[in-house]
Amino acid sequence: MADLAVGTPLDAYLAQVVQADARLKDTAAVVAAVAEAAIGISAVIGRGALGGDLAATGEQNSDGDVQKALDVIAHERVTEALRAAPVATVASEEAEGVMLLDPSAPLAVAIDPLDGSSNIGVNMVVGTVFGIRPAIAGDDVEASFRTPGTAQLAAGFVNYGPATALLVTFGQGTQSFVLDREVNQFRLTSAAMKIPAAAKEYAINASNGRFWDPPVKAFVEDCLRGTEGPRDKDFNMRWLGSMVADIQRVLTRGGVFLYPGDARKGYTRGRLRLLYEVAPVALLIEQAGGAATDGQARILDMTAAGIHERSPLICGSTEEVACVASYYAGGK
Ligand code: AHM
Ligand code: MG
Repeated sequence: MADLAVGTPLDAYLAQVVQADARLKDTAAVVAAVAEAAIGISAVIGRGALGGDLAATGEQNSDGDVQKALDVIAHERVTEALRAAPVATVASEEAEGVMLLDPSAPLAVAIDPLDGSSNIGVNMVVGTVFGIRPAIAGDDVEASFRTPGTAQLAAGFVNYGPATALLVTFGQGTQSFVLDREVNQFRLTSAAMKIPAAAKEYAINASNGRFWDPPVKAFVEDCLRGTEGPRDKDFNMRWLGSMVADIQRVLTRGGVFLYPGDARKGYTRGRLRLLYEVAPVALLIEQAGGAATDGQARILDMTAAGIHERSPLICGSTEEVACVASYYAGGK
Protein backbone atom coordinates (compact mmCIF):
# COMPACT_ATOMS: atom_id res chain seq x y z
CA MET A 1 0.00 0.00 0.00
CA ALA A 2 1.30 3.40 -0.96
CA ASP A 3 2.18 6.11 1.52
CA LEU A 4 2.07 4.38 4.87
CA ALA A 5 4.12 6.99 6.67
CA VAL A 6 4.39 6.96 10.44
CA GLY A 7 1.73 9.34 11.71
CA THR A 8 -0.85 8.41 9.04
CA PRO A 9 -4.29 8.75 10.70
CA LEU A 10 -6.30 5.56 11.06
CA ASP A 11 -9.09 6.80 8.77
CA ALA A 12 -6.58 7.56 5.99
CA TYR A 13 -5.06 4.11 6.47
CA LEU A 14 -8.50 2.47 6.33
CA ALA A 15 -9.28 4.41 3.15
CA GLN A 16 -6.14 2.92 1.60
CA VAL A 17 -7.14 -0.58 2.68
CA VAL A 18 -10.48 -0.12 0.93
CA GLN A 19 -8.87 1.42 -2.12
CA ALA A 20 -6.63 -1.65 -2.43
CA ASP A 21 -9.53 -4.08 -1.93
CA ALA A 22 -13.08 -2.74 -2.13
CA ARG A 23 -14.43 -5.95 -0.52
CA LEU A 24 -12.95 -4.73 2.77
CA LYS A 25 -15.15 -1.61 2.92
CA ASP A 26 -17.52 -2.98 5.57
CA THR A 27 -14.68 -4.59 7.52
CA ALA A 28 -12.85 -1.27 7.61
CA ALA A 29 -16.03 0.40 8.87
CA VAL A 30 -16.19 -2.08 11.74
CA VAL A 31 -12.55 -1.45 12.66
CA ALA A 32 -13.31 2.28 12.65
CA ALA A 33 -16.28 1.67 14.95
CA VAL A 34 -14.23 -0.36 17.41
CA ALA A 35 -11.53 2.34 17.36
CA GLU A 36 -14.17 4.99 18.08
CA ALA A 37 -15.49 3.01 21.04
CA ALA A 38 -11.92 2.48 22.24
CA ILE A 39 -11.25 6.21 22.31
CA GLY A 40 -14.19 6.60 24.69
CA ILE A 41 -13.12 3.62 26.82
CA SER A 42 -9.57 5.00 26.96
CA ALA A 43 -10.93 8.30 28.33
CA VAL A 44 -12.88 6.47 31.04
CA ILE A 45 -9.81 4.40 31.99
CA GLY A 46 -7.61 7.50 31.94
CA ARG A 47 -9.72 9.16 34.63
CA GLY A 48 -9.19 6.13 36.87
CA ALA A 49 -10.88 6.36 40.26
CA LEU A 50 -11.79 10.03 39.59
CA GLY A 51 -14.59 8.67 37.39
CA GLY A 52 -15.92 6.30 40.08
CA ASP A 53 -15.03 2.81 41.18
CA LEU A 54 -14.28 1.02 37.90
CA ALA A 55 -13.71 -2.23 39.80
CA ALA A 56 -17.10 -2.18 41.54
CA THR A 57 -18.63 -5.62 41.08
CA GLY A 58 -22.06 -6.42 39.71
CA GLU A 59 -23.61 -9.32 37.79
CA GLN A 60 -21.92 -12.51 36.60
CA ASN A 61 -20.88 -12.74 32.93
CA SER A 62 -21.22 -15.69 30.54
CA ASP A 63 -18.57 -17.65 32.41
CA GLY A 64 -19.76 -16.95 35.92
CA ASP A 65 -16.99 -14.33 36.35
CA VAL A 66 -18.21 -11.36 38.35
CA GLN A 67 -18.43 -8.32 36.05
CA LYS A 68 -16.73 -5.13 37.13
CA ALA A 69 -18.10 -1.66 36.33
CA LEU A 70 -15.52 -1.15 33.57
CA ASP A 71 -16.44 -4.51 31.95
CA VAL A 72 -20.02 -3.26 31.66
CA ILE A 73 -19.06 0.23 30.43
CA ALA A 74 -16.76 -1.27 27.76
CA HIS A 75 -19.40 -3.76 26.63
CA GLU A 76 -21.99 -0.96 26.30
CA ARG A 77 -19.58 1.29 24.39
CA VAL A 78 -18.56 -1.35 21.87
CA THR A 79 -22.13 -2.56 21.40
CA GLU A 80 -23.32 0.98 20.74
CA ALA A 81 -20.53 1.53 18.21
CA LEU A 82 -21.18 -1.80 16.46
CA ARG A 83 -24.90 -1.02 16.14
CA ALA A 84 -23.92 1.87 13.86
CA ALA A 85 -21.64 -0.41 11.78
CA PRO A 86 -22.48 -3.13 9.20
CA VAL A 87 -22.71 -5.87 11.82
CA ALA A 88 -25.25 -8.70 11.87
CA THR A 89 -24.19 -10.52 15.02
CA VAL A 90 -21.84 -10.07 17.97
CA ALA A 91 -20.32 -12.68 20.25
CA SER A 92 -19.11 -10.84 23.34
CA GLU A 93 -17.40 -12.18 26.43
CA GLU A 94 -19.92 -10.16 28.41
CA ALA A 95 -23.06 -11.67 26.84
CA GLU A 96 -24.10 -15.29 27.16
CA GLY A 97 -25.65 -15.69 23.72
CA VAL A 98 -25.03 -14.19 20.29
CA MET A 99 -26.36 -10.62 20.10
CA LEU A 100 -28.46 -9.87 17.02
CA LEU A 101 -27.94 -6.43 15.52
CA ASP A 102 -28.83 -5.96 11.82
CA PRO A 103 -29.78 -9.31 10.19
CA SER A 104 -29.11 -7.94 6.70
CA ALA A 105 -25.57 -6.78 7.55
CA PRO A 106 -22.56 -8.65 6.14
CA LEU A 107 -20.30 -9.11 9.18
CA ALA A 108 -20.09 -10.96 12.49
CA VAL A 109 -17.87 -9.67 15.28
CA ALA A 110 -16.36 -11.62 18.17
CA ILE A 111 -15.22 -9.25 20.88
CA ASP A 112 -13.85 -9.13 24.39
CA PRO A 113 -14.75 -5.55 25.32
CA LEU A 114 -12.44 -5.47 28.34
CA ASP A 115 -9.73 -8.07 28.57
CA GLY A 116 -7.51 -8.40 31.63
CA SER A 117 -10.28 -7.65 34.13
CA SER A 118 -8.12 -8.54 37.13
CA ASN A 119 -6.10 -5.40 36.32
CA ILE A 120 -9.11 -3.07 36.71
CA GLY A 121 -8.86 -0.83 39.74
CA VAL A 122 -5.10 -1.22 40.22
CA ASN A 123 -4.01 1.13 37.41
CA MET A 124 -2.71 -1.68 35.23
CA VAL A 125 -3.11 -2.46 31.56
CA VAL A 126 -6.36 -3.78 30.08
CA GLY A 127 -7.53 -4.18 26.48
CA THR A 128 -10.26 -4.76 23.91
CA VAL A 129 -9.84 -7.72 21.52
CA PHE A 130 -11.84 -8.36 18.33
CA GLY A 131 -12.11 -10.60 15.28
CA ILE A 132 -14.33 -9.87 12.26
CA ARG A 133 -15.82 -12.64 10.07
CA PRO A 134 -18.33 -12.79 7.24
CA ALA A 135 -21.88 -13.19 8.57
CA ILE A 136 -23.67 -16.37 7.54
CA ALA A 137 -27.38 -15.55 7.21
CA GLY A 138 -30.01 -17.95 8.53
CA ASP A 139 -31.67 -19.18 11.70
CA ASP A 140 -28.47 -20.56 13.20
CA VAL A 141 -27.12 -17.37 14.81
CA GLU A 142 -23.87 -19.06 15.84
CA ALA A 143 -23.06 -20.28 12.30
CA SER A 144 -20.87 -17.27 11.46
CA PHE A 145 -18.73 -18.02 14.50
CA ARG A 146 -18.40 -21.73 13.68
CA THR A 147 -15.70 -21.02 11.09
CA PRO A 148 -11.92 -21.36 11.50
CA GLY A 149 -9.70 -18.45 12.49
CA THR A 150 -8.54 -18.22 8.88
CA ALA A 151 -12.04 -16.89 8.08
CA GLN A 152 -11.28 -13.67 9.97
CA LEU A 153 -11.30 -10.70 7.58
CA ALA A 154 -9.58 -8.55 10.17
CA ALA A 155 -8.58 -8.83 13.79
CA GLY A 156 -6.93 -6.69 16.37
CA PHE A 157 -6.77 -5.36 19.87
CA VAL A 158 -6.60 -2.09 21.73
CA ASN A 159 -4.05 -1.87 24.52
CA TYR A 160 -5.00 0.76 27.12
CA GLY A 161 -1.43 1.05 28.36
CA PRO A 162 0.72 4.10 29.07
CA ALA A 163 -0.18 4.91 25.47
CA THR A 164 -3.45 3.60 24.05
CA ALA A 165 -2.41 1.44 21.09
CA LEU A 166 -4.43 -0.25 18.35
CA LEU A 167 -2.89 -3.28 16.64
CA VAL A 168 -4.78 -4.48 13.61
CA THR A 169 -4.46 -6.81 10.66
CA PHE A 170 -6.51 -7.20 7.51
CA GLY A 171 -4.41 -10.22 6.56
CA GLN A 172 -1.71 -8.05 4.99
CA GLY A 173 0.78 -7.65 7.79
CA THR A 174 0.18 -6.29 11.26
CA GLN A 175 -0.04 -2.54 11.75
CA SER A 176 0.17 -0.59 14.99
CA PHE A 177 -1.36 2.77 15.83
CA VAL A 178 -1.18 4.98 18.90
CA LEU A 179 -3.95 7.28 20.09
CA ASP A 180 -2.82 10.87 19.62
CA ARG A 181 -4.66 12.48 22.51
CA GLU A 182 -4.18 15.98 21.16
CA VAL A 183 -6.45 15.25 18.20
CA ASN A 184 -8.24 12.16 19.59
CA GLN A 185 -7.35 9.92 16.69
CA PHE A 186 -5.18 6.87 16.16
CA ARG A 187 -2.03 7.42 14.08
CA LEU A 188 0.21 4.82 12.50
CA THR A 189 3.37 3.84 14.39
CA SER A 190 4.34 0.70 12.45
CA ALA A 191 3.18 -0.35 8.98
CA ALA A 192 4.61 -3.86 9.34
CA MET A 193 5.35 -5.27 12.78
CA LYS A 194 7.94 -8.04 12.69
CA ILE A 195 8.47 -10.53 15.52
CA PRO A 196 12.11 -11.59 15.88
CA ALA A 197 12.38 -15.33 15.12
CA ALA A 198 14.50 -15.98 18.21
CA ALA A 199 14.16 -14.49 21.67
CA LYS A 200 15.03 -15.09 25.30
CA GLU A 201 11.83 -14.06 27.02
CA TYR A 202 8.77 -16.07 28.00
CA ALA A 203 5.45 -15.13 29.57
CA ILE A 204 3.39 -17.54 31.65
CA ASN A 205 1.51 -17.47 34.96
CA ALA A 206 4.05 -19.56 36.85
CA SER A 207 1.76 -19.95 39.89
CA ASN A 208 -0.09 -22.61 37.87
CA GLY A 209 3.12 -24.61 37.35
CA ARG A 210 2.01 -27.68 39.23
CA PHE A 211 -1.10 -27.98 37.02
CA TRP A 212 0.51 -27.53 33.57
CA ASP A 213 0.64 -30.06 30.78
CA PRO A 214 3.94 -32.04 31.07
CA PRO A 215 5.43 -30.55 27.83
CA VAL A 216 4.90 -27.01 29.18
CA LYS A 217 6.46 -28.01 32.51
CA ALA A 218 9.48 -29.40 30.63
CA PHE A 219 9.77 -26.28 28.45
CA VAL A 220 9.72 -23.87 31.40
CA GLU A 221 12.11 -26.06 33.42
CA ASP A 222 14.56 -25.93 30.50
CA CYS A 223 14.16 -22.13 30.25
CA LEU A 224 14.92 -21.87 33.96
CA ARG A 225 18.07 -23.96 33.54
CA GLY A 226 19.35 -21.34 31.12
CA THR A 227 22.87 -21.92 29.82
CA GLU A 228 23.14 -24.99 32.05
CA GLY A 229 20.29 -26.74 30.20
CA PRO A 230 19.53 -27.91 26.65
CA ARG A 231 18.35 -24.44 25.53
CA ASP A 232 21.82 -23.08 26.20
CA LYS A 233 20.63 -19.50 26.77
CA ASP A 234 19.44 -17.53 29.78
CA PHE A 235 15.81 -16.43 29.74
CA ASN A 236 13.88 -13.55 31.23
CA MET A 237 10.27 -13.92 32.36
CA ARG A 238 7.43 -11.33 32.22
CA TRP A 239 3.73 -11.72 33.06
CA LEU A 240 1.36 -8.79 33.21
CA GLY A 241 -1.87 -10.77 33.60
CA SER A 242 -3.23 -8.82 30.65
CA MET A 243 -3.01 -10.64 27.35
CA VAL A 244 -2.93 -7.56 25.14
CA ALA A 245 0.02 -6.11 27.02
CA ASP A 246 1.95 -9.38 27.10
CA ILE A 247 1.23 -9.92 23.40
CA GLN A 248 2.20 -6.40 22.39
CA ARG A 249 5.56 -6.95 24.10
CA VAL A 250 6.03 -10.25 22.25
CA LEU A 251 5.03 -8.61 18.96
CA THR A 252 7.51 -5.82 19.55
CA ARG A 253 10.63 -7.49 20.89
CA GLY A 254 9.93 -11.20 20.51
CA GLY A 255 9.44 -13.99 23.03
CA VAL A 256 6.78 -16.57 23.69
CA PHE A 257 3.43 -16.22 25.45
CA LEU A 258 1.88 -19.33 26.98
CA TYR A 259 -1.55 -19.90 28.46
CA PRO A 260 -1.61 -23.69 28.24
CA GLY A 261 -4.21 -26.21 29.27
CA ASP A 262 -3.82 -27.26 32.88
CA ALA A 263 -5.26 -29.68 35.39
CA ARG A 264 -7.42 -27.17 37.27
CA LYS A 265 -11.17 -27.72 37.02
CA GLY A 266 -12.44 -25.97 33.88
CA TYR A 267 -8.94 -25.17 32.57
CA THR A 268 -8.11 -28.29 30.54
CA ARG A 269 -8.22 -26.03 27.45
CA GLY A 270 -6.60 -23.13 29.26
CA ARG A 271 -8.27 -19.89 30.26
CA LEU A 272 -8.47 -17.86 27.08
CA ARG A 273 -11.39 -17.87 24.64
CA LEU A 274 -10.82 -19.08 21.10
CA LEU A 275 -13.15 -16.65 19.28
CA TYR A 276 -12.51 -13.30 20.88
CA GLU A 277 -9.08 -13.69 22.48
CA VAL A 278 -6.99 -16.49 20.95
CA ALA A 279 -7.92 -16.37 17.23
CA PRO A 280 -7.52 -12.57 16.86
CA VAL A 281 -4.13 -12.73 18.57
CA ALA A 282 -3.09 -15.67 16.38
CA LEU A 283 -3.85 -13.68 13.22
CA LEU A 284 -1.92 -10.64 14.48
CA ILE A 285 1.03 -12.85 15.44
CA GLU A 286 1.15 -14.81 12.18
CA GLN A 287 0.84 -11.63 10.14
CA ALA A 288 3.87 -10.30 12.00
CA GLY A 289 5.88 -13.41 11.11
CA GLY A 290 5.32 -15.37 14.33
CA ALA A 291 3.48 -18.62 15.09
CA ALA A 292 0.47 -19.57 17.22
CA THR A 293 -0.46 -23.08 18.33
CA ASP A 294 -2.32 -24.87 21.11
CA GLY A 295 0.75 -27.11 21.38
CA GLN A 296 -0.38 -29.52 18.70
CA ALA A 297 -2.45 -27.63 16.13
CA ARG A 298 -2.29 -24.25 14.44
CA ILE A 299 -4.73 -21.92 16.17
CA LEU A 300 -6.05 -20.39 12.94
CA ASP A 301 -7.21 -23.81 11.70
CA MET A 302 -9.43 -24.29 14.75
CA THR A 303 -13.19 -23.87 14.78
CA ALA A 304 -15.09 -23.13 17.98
CA ALA A 305 -18.06 -25.38 18.71
CA GLY A 306 -19.54 -22.76 21.05
CA ILE A 307 -18.96 -19.00 21.23
CA HIS A 308 -17.27 -19.07 24.63
CA GLU A 309 -15.05 -22.10 23.92
CA ARG A 310 -11.52 -21.93 25.32
CA SER A 311 -8.21 -22.81 23.74
CA PRO A 312 -4.63 -23.05 24.94
CA LEU A 313 -2.46 -20.37 23.36
CA ILE A 314 1.28 -20.65 22.78
CA CYS A 315 2.47 -17.93 20.43
CA GLY A 316 5.25 -15.58 19.48
CA SER A 317 8.75 -16.04 18.05
CA THR A 318 8.79 -18.98 15.66
CA GLU A 319 11.82 -20.68 17.24
CA GLU A 320 10.32 -20.67 20.73
CA VAL A 321 6.88 -21.81 19.56
CA ALA A 322 8.50 -24.60 17.53
CA CYS A 323 10.46 -25.63 20.62
CA VAL A 324 7.28 -25.95 22.74
CA ALA A 325 5.57 -27.84 19.88
CA SER A 326 8.53 -30.22 19.70
CA TYR A 327 8.11 -30.97 23.41
CA TYR A 328 4.43 -31.83 22.80
CA ALA A 329 5.32 -33.93 19.74
CA GLY A 330 8.14 -35.71 21.55
CA GLY A 331 5.97 -36.56 24.53
CA LYS A 332 8.26 -34.71 26.98
P1 AHM B 1 -10.44 -12.05 31.39
O1 AHM B 1 -11.07 -12.03 30.03
O2 AHM B 1 -11.35 -12.54 32.46
O3 AHM B 1 -9.80 -10.75 31.74
O4 AHM B 1 -9.27 -13.18 31.33
C1 AHM B 1 -8.28 -13.10 30.35
C2 AHM B 1 -6.97 -12.68 30.98
C3 AHM B 1 -5.88 -12.39 29.98
O5 AHM B 1 -5.84 -11.03 29.64
C4 AHM B 1 -4.63 -12.79 30.73
O6 AHM B 1 -3.58 -13.22 29.87
C5 AHM B 1 -5.10 -13.90 31.61
O7 AHM B 1 -6.50 -13.74 31.75
C6 AHM B 1 -4.48 -13.82 32.96
O8 AHM B 1 -4.80 -14.97 33.65
P2 AHM B 1 -4.23 -15.26 35.13
O9 AHM B 1 -5.19 -14.59 36.06
O10 AHM B 1 -4.23 -16.74 35.24
O11 AHM B 1 -2.85 -14.68 35.24
MG1 MG C 1 -11.02 -11.70 28.26
